[in-house]
Amino acid sequence: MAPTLGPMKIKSAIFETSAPNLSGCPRLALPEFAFIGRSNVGKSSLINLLAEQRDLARVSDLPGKTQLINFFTINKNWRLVDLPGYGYAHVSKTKRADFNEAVADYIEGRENLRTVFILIDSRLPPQQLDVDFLGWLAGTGVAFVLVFTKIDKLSLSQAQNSIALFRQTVLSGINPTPKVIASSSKTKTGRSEILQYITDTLAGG
Ligand SMILES: Nc1nc2c(ncn2[C@@H]2O[C@H](COP(=O)(O)OP(=O)(O)OP(=O)(O)O)[C@@H](O)[C@H]2O)c(=O)[nH]1
Ligand SMILES: [Mg+2]
Repeated sequence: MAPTLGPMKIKSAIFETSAPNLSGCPRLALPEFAFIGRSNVGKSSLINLLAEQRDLARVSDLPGKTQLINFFTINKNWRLVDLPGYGYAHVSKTKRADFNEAVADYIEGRENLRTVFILIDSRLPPQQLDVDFLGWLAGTGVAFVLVFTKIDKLSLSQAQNSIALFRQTVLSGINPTPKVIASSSKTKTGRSEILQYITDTLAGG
């Protein structure tokens, strides 16, 4: 068995490209870790936290900011992928369908995709959009991890209750039960746990 390594150090984080669809994705097959969730849930902020760069991925108060698949190459040997958020009603219907299809194509068709991190807003009760997406993703067979974001906005007991409710109502129906991580891009909670997971996955764990 390989020795357990601590979470990796980030030596470089470089924006690679933006793609509107699967065929526009970069050819070079580095292992990829993708981030998805409802608009405004904190995907881009979490990517910046992981990469230790304030402005690597664009953060905005306006939901729907990230509308392309964005690739960031880390330490020249793996990638963080910022996926467009789902459920942003103010994007025109055609455009929204487009992006959902691009995301679905990417998740189902990207051979170097190792894990999808689904971000869930820890302040909200289970949302139908998240439940639907989770059900679809579980059916694809792609590995995924749940990340409960903005945990800094809750007390410890509120956060525990919120995650427990999600486990009982949503995750009870999903086998095997996915890994769950609480995060905050403000306090850096969850950063080392996510990087540890990525480190282990890259090492073949
Ligand atoms: N308090 C707090 N605010 C956060 C956290 N993460 C993100 N935010 C705020 O939430 C808003 C949305 O963050 P983004 O990272 O742009 O969210 P996104 O999921 O990438 O959004 P889209 O690209 O529009 O889908 C911004 O105002 C962030 O500053 C967090 O952990 N804690
Ligand atoms: Mg974004």
